[in-house]
Amino acid sequence: MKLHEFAGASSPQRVRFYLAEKGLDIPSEPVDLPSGEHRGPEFRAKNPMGRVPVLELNDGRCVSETLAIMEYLEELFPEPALIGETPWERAQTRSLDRVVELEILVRVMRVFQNTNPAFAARIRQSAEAAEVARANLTEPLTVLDRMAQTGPFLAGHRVTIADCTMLAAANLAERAGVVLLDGHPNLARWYQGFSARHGG
Ligand SMILES: N[C@@H](CCC(=O)N[C@@H](CS)C(=O)NCC(=O)O)C(=O)O
Repeated sequence: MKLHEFAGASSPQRVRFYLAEKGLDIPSEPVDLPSGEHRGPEFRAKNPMGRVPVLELNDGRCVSETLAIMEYLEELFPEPALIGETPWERAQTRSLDRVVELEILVRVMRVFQNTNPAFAARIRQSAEAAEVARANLTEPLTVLDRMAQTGPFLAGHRVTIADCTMLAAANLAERAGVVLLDGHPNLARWYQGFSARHGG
């Protein structure tokens, strides 16, 4: 297997944090996003949406979408369980991960893409879209901070894919100038612990 990715991009980072937690070593196949390699026919044959990450299996079949990649690997390598040991734990993890991805990460991405000069030639940037996304982060962050009070992980005593998603969001937030942790003491404490686990 190999992972098509671009160093520093947040979605591949989610998978990298996941792989590190699992102790899995999957080689990297760099995709040059700035040059548009991911929009060419060769890469689109692997993922028609032209996005990274893509997990390519040894027989050439490809899995796209970060969550699908993690779920696929979780089925192949169940230990340690990063989604959960029981149906209840798995439901709780999936719920939490969806919140982190859709309420936090996607909004941070929106701010980044609408403000970073590197995207000026790739999308129609909108300062207003960035501002709306930034404003809409306040409520979910407040709720998530409350949910993170037990710790040390977002789901309490279990490390899960939600931690991987949130760390990718927190790293991108820093680059996007989005304040994610200030005023959210439980998330700040979580970040200290989990980023240190991943060499941050
Ligand atoms: N829903 C996809 C999103 C993947 C995604 O947005 N990847 C970004 C890098 S973080 C990408 O490939 N961007 C290239 C582009 O939009 O041109 C997933 O979760 O895998």
